Amino acid sequence: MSGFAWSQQTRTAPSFNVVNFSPADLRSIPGVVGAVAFGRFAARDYQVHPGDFIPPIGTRTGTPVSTGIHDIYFSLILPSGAPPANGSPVVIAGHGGGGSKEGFTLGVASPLAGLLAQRGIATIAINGVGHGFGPLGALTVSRTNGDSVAFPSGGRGFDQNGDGVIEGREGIRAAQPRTIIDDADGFRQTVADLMQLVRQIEAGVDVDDDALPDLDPTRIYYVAQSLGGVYGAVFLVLRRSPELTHFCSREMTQTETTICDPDHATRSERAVRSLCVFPGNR
Ligand SMILES: [Ca+2]
Ligand SMILES: [Ca+2]
Repeated sequence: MSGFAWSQQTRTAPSFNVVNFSPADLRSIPGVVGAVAFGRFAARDYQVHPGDFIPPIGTRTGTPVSTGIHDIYFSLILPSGAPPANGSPVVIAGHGGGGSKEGFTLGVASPLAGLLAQRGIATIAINGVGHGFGPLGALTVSRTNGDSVAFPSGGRGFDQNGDGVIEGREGIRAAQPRTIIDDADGFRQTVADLMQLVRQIEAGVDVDDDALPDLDPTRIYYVAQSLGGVYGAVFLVLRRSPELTHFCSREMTQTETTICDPDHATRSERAVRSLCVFPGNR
């Protein structure tokens, strides 16, 4: 590969902002990244649209009702070399507020994927609710032979406030008249999508179609930045999986911030308390 171009849908018109990524960051440690892969999976949507909220349901008596199925796009960085028999351990990277899966795999945080690859660990990321700009965005991968291939980038943002602009985190919060929910339901939906991502890994991910798993379902970890630490805390609580126990946050402050900062604490507590058990994860 010679480069990646992310065409962000920034307006409903539509119009786009193109961001170019160089593979140089992924190659900052030579030879450690073996492959970059992109894909999508189907997941249950629990939000009502428009409105962008999850209808309340008693936590002792029921489970959230899916309102539909949506496609979740992922980016995956695989380490070089022959993987272990069960596949490579994998870190799910949770982006921060206004961030994206592209940032953690191709952009500013891609050196982290390189560091993990150096240790034989894969990195996979999805966009949270309202993130990644609009759904008409695309990724173009250019190859060194001059070919290129383009496909949807899987943006989950939309013009919630009707001003024609799609902001980098627009849509994670509930719309009027339920703004009191703030981003709690956006967190809950993102957590449901992350849980489905784990199920996909558990079911078997075979990137190179050799009938051997490329990601080890028994070694799934989580690393997050900023807002990714907030929804990530909920994700880890619900997974209750001993394999899913590594929780990091940039400067190791977000968890503390979540606890200490009244605003974040209120949001996070509300998200945790309001989270019903999603089907299949009791
Ligand atoms: Ca807008
Ligand atoms: Ca394989």
